[in-house]
Amino acid sequence: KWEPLKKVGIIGVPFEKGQKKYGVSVAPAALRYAGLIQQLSEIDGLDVKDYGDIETPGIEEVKMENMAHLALVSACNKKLSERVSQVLRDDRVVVTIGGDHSIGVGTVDGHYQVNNDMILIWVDAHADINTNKTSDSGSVHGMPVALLVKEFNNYWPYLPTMDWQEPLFSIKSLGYIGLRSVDHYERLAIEKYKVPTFAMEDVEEHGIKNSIEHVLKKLDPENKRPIHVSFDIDALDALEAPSTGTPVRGGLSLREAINLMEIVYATGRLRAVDLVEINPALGNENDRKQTIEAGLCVLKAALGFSRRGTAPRGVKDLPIQ
Ligand code: Z70
Ligand code: MN
Ligand code: MN
Repeated sequence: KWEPLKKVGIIGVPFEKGQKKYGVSVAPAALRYAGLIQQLSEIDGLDVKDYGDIETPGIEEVKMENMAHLALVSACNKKLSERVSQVLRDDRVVVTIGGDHSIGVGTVDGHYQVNNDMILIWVDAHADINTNKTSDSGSVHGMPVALLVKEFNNYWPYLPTMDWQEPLFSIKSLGYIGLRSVDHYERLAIEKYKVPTFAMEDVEEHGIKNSIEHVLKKLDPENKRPIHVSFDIDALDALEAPSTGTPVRGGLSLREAINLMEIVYATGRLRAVDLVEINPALGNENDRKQTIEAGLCVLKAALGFSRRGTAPRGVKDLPIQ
């Protein structure tokens, strides 16, 4: 009954204030320069529309305890949320290129506005479910999941500038894949709320195919809910994707990530993909190239690229001499 949507909309978010290093904001330009739009357009039958970048200059800062650049993060996500909703209402799968992972607030909020039955698969080395009380870094890219879920209301103080964002998404609709660097209170939250989680040791035990299938089945036993995948490039092994702010060894191989995305694509229910935390300013030329290529491979797999190849449409024979 579900068929993959053959139309996508691309949003770039050159935003990096959710973490401390320079360079993540260059990723949308770097991916476009590497041929993002063209490579996606070459996928069989895919219609690609570029919605441009979300820019948020000149926002005045507010002070919030152990939460850096809250006003900037909030302003960017507000605009992003509106753009994500617009792309979905245009009947396109929305592909958001970050930026750091704090932009997950805007992508998920914007998706939830249109599909309030959506499920969220967070593919990451980290759980990104800290509050400003539990975070060691004060960086919002470690907090987007905690900001989004309604069950966390009592764990947050009043957050100035965030009035536009009402957390309505339920933690019961969240699953994790690829975790291997989880803070103590993050682990407590995962256990308390029984979040379906295939951390790297579970992926090790079950394989990537069973891992994603288990999470999808758990969140949506009837196979009827729209899917949002928020993919942090650091989910990949540090050797596969070195140009990222906090690389962690022992992660997913690119093959596993491609396979995961192919499985999600095949459901026909993928409606939003985020690709975040690529930092082209880190590492050498080869690191940068590898990381960007890996990101492109992951996106292509999510949007129907077949590693088997595809025969030309409507053609039954090779050209005759
Ligand atoms: C840590 C924190 C994080 C990405 C680092 C790390 C979070 N749990 N996320 N890199 N992508 O600061 O909250
Ligand atoms: Mn992340
Ligand atoms: Mn991460």
